[in-house]
Amino acid sequence: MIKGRIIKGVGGLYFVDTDNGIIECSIRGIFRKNKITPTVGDYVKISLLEDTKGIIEEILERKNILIRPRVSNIDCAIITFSIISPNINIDLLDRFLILAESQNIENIIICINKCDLASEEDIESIKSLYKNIYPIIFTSTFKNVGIEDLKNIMDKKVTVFAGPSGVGKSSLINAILPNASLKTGDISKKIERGKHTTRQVELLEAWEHTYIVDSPGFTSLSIDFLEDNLDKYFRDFKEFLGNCKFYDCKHIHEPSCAIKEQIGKNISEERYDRYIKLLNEVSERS
Ligand SMILES: Nc1nc2c(ncn2[C@@H]2O[C@H](COP(=O)(O)OP(=O)(O)OP(=O)(O)O)[C@@H](O)[C@H]2O)c(=O)[nH]1
Ligand SMILES: [Mg+2]
Ligand SMILES: [Zn+2]
Repeated sequence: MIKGRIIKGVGGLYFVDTDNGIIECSIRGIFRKNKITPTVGDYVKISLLEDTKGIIEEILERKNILIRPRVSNIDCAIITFSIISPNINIDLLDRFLILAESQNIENIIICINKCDLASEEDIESIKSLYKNIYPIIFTSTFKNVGIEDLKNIMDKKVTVFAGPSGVGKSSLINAILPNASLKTGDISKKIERGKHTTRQVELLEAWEHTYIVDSPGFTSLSIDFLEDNLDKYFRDFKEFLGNCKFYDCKHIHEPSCAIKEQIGKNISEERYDRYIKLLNEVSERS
Protein backbone atom coordinates (compact mmCIF):
# COMPACT_ATOMS: atom_id res chain seq x y z
CA MET A 1 0.00 0.00 0.00
CA ILE A 2 1.12 3.55 -0.58
CA LYS A 3 0.29 6.76 1.21
CA GLY A 4 -1.10 9.86 -0.37
CA ARG A 5 -3.44 12.77 0.01
CA ILE A 6 -6.82 13.34 -1.62
CA ILE A 7 -6.63 16.50 -3.68
CA LYS A 8 -9.94 16.28 -5.52
CA GLY A 9 -13.14 14.25 -5.58
CA VAL A 10 -15.39 13.93 -8.63
CA GLY A 11 -18.50 11.77 -8.69
CA GLY A 12 -17.31 9.04 -6.34
CA LEU A 13 -13.73 9.06 -7.66
CA TYR A 14 -10.87 10.54 -5.70
CA PHE A 15 -7.60 11.89 -7.03
CA VAL A 16 -4.80 11.01 -4.65
CA ASP A 17 -1.42 12.72 -4.76
CA THR A 18 1.33 10.18 -4.04
CA ASP A 19 5.05 9.73 -4.63
CA ASN A 20 3.99 7.80 -7.77
CA GLY A 21 2.04 10.78 -9.09
CA ILE A 22 -1.71 11.33 -9.10
CA ILE A 23 -3.69 8.12 -8.72
CA GLU A 24 -7.40 7.96 -9.54
CA CYS A 25 -9.05 5.98 -6.77
CA SER A 26 -12.38 4.44 -5.98
CA ILE A 27 -13.31 3.44 -2.45
CA ARG A 28 -14.13 0.20 -0.70
CA GLY A 29 -17.85 -0.43 -0.27
CA ILE A 30 -17.27 -0.70 3.45
CA PHE A 31 -16.75 3.06 3.64
CA ARG A 32 -20.20 3.72 2.24
CA LYS A 33 -21.72 1.13 4.51
CA ASN A 34 -20.14 2.79 7.55
CA LYS A 35 -21.08 6.24 6.21
CA ILE A 36 -17.47 7.33 6.00
CA THR A 37 -16.91 9.90 3.30
CA PRO A 38 -13.39 10.48 2.05
CA THR A 39 -12.73 14.19 2.02
CA VAL A 40 -10.39 16.46 0.11
CA GLY A 41 -7.34 16.92 2.33
CA ASP A 42 -7.48 13.41 3.81
CA TYR A 43 -4.32 11.37 4.09
CA VAL A 44 -5.10 7.88 2.84
CA LYS A 45 -3.54 4.51 2.21
CA ILE A 46 -4.26 3.07 -1.20
CA SER A 47 -3.54 -0.11 -3.08
CA LEU A 48 -2.64 0.19 -6.74
CA LEU A 49 -4.72 -1.54 -9.38
CA GLU A 50 -2.86 -0.16 -12.39
CA ASP A 51 -0.25 2.54 -12.85
CA THR A 52 -2.68 5.38 -12.39
CA LYS A 53 -5.65 3.68 -10.76
CA GLY A 54 -6.14 2.48 -7.24
CA ILE A 55 -8.47 1.93 -4.37
CA ILE A 56 -8.61 3.75 -1.05
CA GLU A 57 -8.16 1.26 1.76
CA GLU A 58 -7.86 3.48 4.78
CA ILE A 59 -8.36 7.09 5.80
CA LEU A 60 -5.80 8.26 8.33
CA GLU A 61 -6.87 10.24 11.34
CA ARG A 62 -7.84 13.84 10.56
CA LYS A 63 -6.46 16.73 12.52
CA ASN A 64 -9.53 18.76 11.68
CA ILE A 65 -12.38 18.98 9.18
CA LEU A 66 -14.31 21.97 7.95
CA ILE A 67 -17.88 21.49 6.77
CA ARG A 68 -18.19 24.50 4.48
CA PRO A 69 -16.24 23.70 2.36
CA ARG A 70 -15.75 20.08 3.25
CA VAL A 71 -12.00 19.77 3.53
CA SER A 72 -9.73 18.24 6.15
CA ASN A 73 -6.29 18.73 7.67
CA ILE A 74 -6.19 22.47 7.14
CA ASP A 75 -3.56 24.75 8.67
CA CYS A 76 -5.13 28.08 7.84
CA ALA A 77 -8.61 29.40 7.12
CA ILE A 78 -8.92 32.75 5.37
CA ILE A 79 -12.42 33.91 6.01
CA THR A 80 -13.20 36.21 3.17
CA PHE A 81 -15.88 38.87 3.05
CA SER A 82 -16.40 42.16 1.26
CA ILE A 83 -17.87 45.24 2.89
CA ILE A 84 -19.84 46.22 -0.19
CA SER A 85 -21.05 44.14 -3.13
CA PRO A 86 -22.04 41.91 -1.45
CA ASN A 87 -22.60 43.73 1.85
CA ILE A 88 -20.84 42.35 4.88
CA ASN A 89 -22.83 40.04 7.12
CA ILE A 90 -21.22 40.08 10.56
CA ASP A 91 -23.48 37.35 11.87
CA LEU A 92 -22.29 35.00 9.14
CA LEU A 93 -18.69 36.05 9.70
CA ASP A 94 -18.99 35.19 13.40
CA ARG A 95 -20.52 31.83 12.59
CA PHE A 96 -17.68 30.99 10.33
CA LEU A 97 -15.16 32.03 12.96
CA ILE A 98 -16.90 29.78 15.46
CA LEU A 99 -16.85 26.88 13.04
CA ALA A 100 -13.15 27.35 12.45
CA GLU A 101 -12.46 27.64 16.20
CA SER A 102 -14.44 24.50 16.91
CA GLN A 103 -12.21 22.61 14.48
CA ASN A 104 -8.94 23.72 16.05
CA ILE A 105 -7.62 25.41 12.96
CA GLU A 106 -4.37 26.99 14.08
CA ASN A 107 -4.48 30.05 11.86
CA ILE A 108 -7.72 31.91 11.41
CA ILE A 109 -7.47 35.08 9.38
CA ILE A 110 -10.15 37.54 8.34
CA CYS A 111 -9.75 38.92 4.84
CA ILE A 112 -11.84 41.87 3.73
CA ASN A 113 -11.67 42.07 -0.06
CA LYS A 114 -12.92 44.76 -2.48
CA CYS A 115 -11.43 47.53 -0.38
CA ASP A 116 -11.44 49.68 -3.49
CA LEU A 117 -15.24 49.90 -3.05
CA ALA A 118 -15.38 50.58 0.69
CA SER A 119 -15.05 53.90 2.49
CA GLU A 120 -12.22 54.52 4.94
CA GLU A 121 -14.86 54.76 7.65
CA ASP A 122 -16.33 51.31 6.94
CA ILE A 123 -12.87 49.80 6.88
CA GLU A 124 -12.02 51.35 10.24
CA SER A 125 -15.21 50.10 11.85
CA ILE A 126 -14.57 46.50 10.78
CA LYS A 127 -10.97 46.82 11.88
CA SER A 128 -11.91 48.01 15.35
CA LEU A 129 -14.42 45.19 15.77
CA TYR A 130 -11.86 42.42 15.33
CA LYS A 131 -8.46 44.01 15.75
CA ASN A 132 -7.60 42.45 19.10
CA ILE A 133 -9.16 39.11 18.28
CA TYR A 134 -8.08 37.98 14.80
CA PRO A 135 -5.49 39.04 12.26
CA ILE A 136 -7.36 41.01 9.61
CA ILE A 137 -6.12 41.78 6.11
CA PHE A 138 -7.69 44.26 3.74
CA THR A 139 -7.31 43.39 0.08
CA SER A 140 -8.27 44.47 -3.40
CA THR A 141 -7.56 42.29 -6.40
CA PHE A 142 -8.35 45.28 -8.61
CA LYS A 143 -5.76 47.50 -6.94
CA ASN A 144 -3.35 44.70 -6.05
CA VAL A 145 -3.55 45.47 -2.33
CA GLY A 146 -2.75 42.92 0.36
CA ILE A 147 -1.86 40.07 -1.99
CA GLU A 148 1.73 39.84 -0.73
CA ASP A 149 0.48 39.65 2.85
CA LEU A 150 -1.74 36.73 1.93
CA LYS A 151 1.18 34.95 0.25
CA ASN A 152 3.28 35.33 3.37
CA ILE A 153 0.56 33.94 5.59
CA MET A 154 -0.04 30.94 3.33
CA ASP A 155 3.57 29.87 2.97
CA LYS A 156 4.10 26.16 3.88
CA LYS A 157 0.47 25.69 4.85
CA VAL A 158 -2.76 24.28 3.53
CA THR A 159 -5.03 27.29 3.35
CA VAL A 160 -8.71 27.38 2.61
CA PHE A 161 -10.56 30.45 1.36
CA ALA A 162 -14.11 30.43 2.62
CA GLY A 163 -16.85 33.02 2.59
CA PRO A 164 -20.02 34.08 0.78
CA SER A 165 -20.47 33.90 -2.97
CA GLY A 166 -19.18 36.90 -4.91
CA VAL A 167 -16.73 38.29 -2.36
CA GLY A 168 -13.80 37.44 -4.62
CA LYS A 169 -12.28 34.24 -3.20
CA SER A 170 -11.40 32.88 -6.64
CA SER A 171 -10.21 36.31 -7.77
CA LEU A 172 -7.83 36.46 -4.78
CA ILE A 173 -6.45 33.01 -5.56
CA ASN A 174 -5.93 34.06 -9.19
CA ALA A 175 -4.05 37.12 -7.96
CA ILE A 176 -1.85 34.93 -5.76
CA LEU A 177 -1.39 32.24 -8.41
CA PRO A 178 -1.96 33.57 -11.91
CA ASN A 179 -1.58 30.03 -13.27
CA ALA A 180 -4.61 28.84 -11.34
CA SER A 181 -6.92 30.60 -13.84
CA LEU A 182 -9.96 29.94 -11.69
CA LYS A 183 -13.30 30.98 -13.06
CA THR A 184 -14.74 34.10 -11.50
CA GLY A 185 -18.18 35.50 -11.94
CA ASP A 186 -20.08 38.68 -12.10
CA ILE A 187 -21.98 39.11 -8.88
CA SER A 188 -25.16 40.45 -10.49
CA LYS A 189 -25.28 37.26 -12.57
CA LYS A 190 -24.70 35.16 -9.47
CA ILE A 191 -27.73 36.74 -7.82
CA GLU A 192 -29.84 36.44 -10.98
CA ARG A 193 -29.07 32.81 -11.41
CA GLY A 194 -28.70 32.10 -7.73
CA LYS A 195 -25.60 30.26 -8.75
CA HIS A 196 -22.07 30.07 -7.55
CA THR A 197 -19.14 30.29 -9.89
CA THR A 198 -16.95 27.90 -7.93
CA ARG A 199 -18.51 24.49 -7.42
CA GLN A 200 -15.67 22.20 -6.67
CA VAL A 201 -13.35 21.79 -3.76
CA GLU A 202 -9.81 21.01 -4.73
CA LEU A 203 -6.34 21.23 -3.22
CA LEU A 204 -4.22 23.38 -5.56
CA GLU A 205 -0.48 23.20 -5.20
CA ALA A 206 0.74 26.80 -4.97
CA TRP A 207 4.44 26.26 -4.35
CA GLU A 208 6.50 23.91 -2.27
CA HIS A 209 4.58 22.54 0.73
CA THR A 210 1.92 25.16 0.09
CA TYR A 211 -1.65 24.40 -0.98
CA ILE A 212 -4.74 26.50 -1.52
CA VAL A 213 -8.35 25.43 -1.48
CA ASP A 214 -10.96 27.57 -3.20
CA SER A 215 -14.53 26.88 -2.24
CA PRO A 216 -18.07 27.67 -3.30
CA GLY A 217 -19.60 30.54 -1.35
CA PHE A 218 -22.22 29.90 1.28
CA THR A 219 -25.09 32.12 2.28
CA SER A 220 -25.94 30.68 5.66
CA LEU A 221 -24.26 28.56 8.25
CA SER A 222 -26.19 26.70 10.87
CA ILE A 223 -24.43 26.19 14.17
CA ASP A 224 -26.04 22.80 14.72
CA PHE A 225 -22.63 21.31 15.04
CA LEU A 226 -22.07 23.07 18.35
CA GLU A 227 -22.60 21.51 21.69
CA ASP A 228 -23.45 23.85 24.51
CA ASN A 229 -20.00 25.29 24.99
CA LEU A 230 -20.27 28.23 22.67
CA ASP A 231 -18.14 30.42 24.95
CA LYS A 232 -15.08 28.29 24.20
CA TYR A 233 -15.23 29.41 20.59
CA PHE A 234 -15.24 33.13 21.31
CA ARG A 235 -11.53 33.76 21.22
CA ASP A 236 -11.85 37.06 23.10
CA PHE A 237 -13.58 35.22 25.98
CA LYS A 238 -10.96 32.52 26.28
CA GLU A 239 -8.55 34.02 28.77
CA PHE A 240 -11.37 34.84 31.21
CA LEU A 241 -13.20 31.51 31.10
CA GLY A 242 -12.74 29.56 34.29
CA ASN A 243 -12.76 32.69 36.43
CA CYS A 244 -16.53 32.78 36.82
CA LYS A 245 -18.03 31.82 40.18
CA PHE A 246 -19.99 28.92 38.68
CA TYR A 247 -18.03 26.43 36.65
CA ASP A 248 -20.98 26.00 34.23
CA CYS A 249 -21.61 29.74 33.97
CA LYS A 250 -23.31 30.71 30.71
CA HIS A 251 -22.50 34.38 31.32
CA ILE A 252 -26.12 35.53 31.23
CA HIS A 253 -27.42 36.51 34.68
CA GLU A 254 -25.10 34.55 36.95
CA PRO A 255 -23.40 36.46 39.79
CA SER A 256 -19.63 37.04 39.73
CA CYS A 257 -19.30 36.33 36.06
CA ALA A 258 -15.79 37.01 34.74
CA ILE A 259 -17.04 37.49 31.19
CA LYS A 260 -19.63 40.10 32.10
CA GLU A 261 -17.02 41.92 34.14
CA GLN A 262 -14.97 42.32 30.98
CA ILE A 263 -17.69 43.92 28.86
CA GLY A 264 -16.53 47.32 27.73
CA LYS A 265 -12.99 46.39 28.78
CA ASN A 266 -11.48 43.41 27.00
CA ILE A 267 -14.73 42.22 25.47
CA SER A 268 -16.81 44.56 23.35
CA GLU A 269 -20.48 44.95 23.99
CA GLU A 270 -21.19 44.01 20.41
CA ARG A 271 -19.35 40.68 20.65
CA TYR A 272 -21.10 39.88 23.93
CA ASP A 273 -24.51 40.65 22.39
CA ARG A 274 -23.76 38.33 19.50
CA TYR A 275 -22.69 35.63 21.93
CA ILE A 276 -26.07 35.87 23.67
CA LYS A 277 -27.92 35.77 20.37
CA LEU A 278 -26.10 32.66 19.19
CA LEU A 279 -26.43 31.08 22.64
CA ASN A 280 -30.20 31.45 22.38
CA GLU A 281 -30.11 29.76 19.02
CA VAL A 282 -28.07 26.86 20.36
CA SER A 283 -30.24 26.38 23.44
CA GLU A 284 -33.51 26.58 21.49
CA ARG A 285 -32.34 23.66 19.48
CA SER A 286 -31.64 21.41 22.48
N1 LIG B 1 -14.41 45.93 -6.93
C1 LIG B 1 -13.80 44.75 -6.79
N2 LIG B 1 -14.35 43.65 -7.37
C2 LIG B 1 -13.72 42.47 -7.22
C3 LIG B 1 -12.52 42.35 -6.46
N3 LIG B 1 -12.14 41.05 -6.47
C4 LIG B 1 -13.08 40.40 -7.21
N4 LIG B 1 -14.02 41.24 -7.67
C5 LIG B 1 -15.18 40.90 -8.52
O1 LIG B 1 -16.16 40.21 -7.75
C6 LIG B 1 -16.86 39.27 -8.55
C7 LIG B 1 -16.91 37.93 -7.86
O2 LIG B 1 -15.60 37.38 -7.79
P1 LIG B 1 -15.33 35.81 -7.61
O3 LIG B 1 -13.85 35.69 -7.46
O4 LIG B 1 -16.00 35.00 -8.64
O5 LIG B 1 -16.06 35.54 -6.20
P2 LIG B 1 -16.11 34.17 -5.36
O6 LIG B 1 -16.01 34.57 -3.93
O7 LIG B 1 -15.09 33.22 -5.87
O8 LIG B 1 -17.60 33.63 -5.65
P3 LIG B 1 -18.15 32.10 -5.64
O9 LIG B 1 -17.22 31.26 -6.41
O10 LIG B 1 -19.50 32.20 -6.27
O11 LIG B 1 -18.25 31.71 -4.19
C8 LIG B 1 -16.16 39.26 -9.90
O12 LIG B 1 -16.92 40.04 -10.81
C9 LIG B 1 -14.82 39.91 -9.63
O13 LIG B 1 -14.28 40.55 -10.75
C10 LIG B 1 -11.96 43.54 -5.87
O14 LIG B 1 -10.91 43.55 -5.19
N5 LIG B 1 -12.65 44.70 -6.08
MG1 LIG C 1 -15.24 31.33 -6.64
ZN1 LIG D 1 -19.62 33.76 33.42
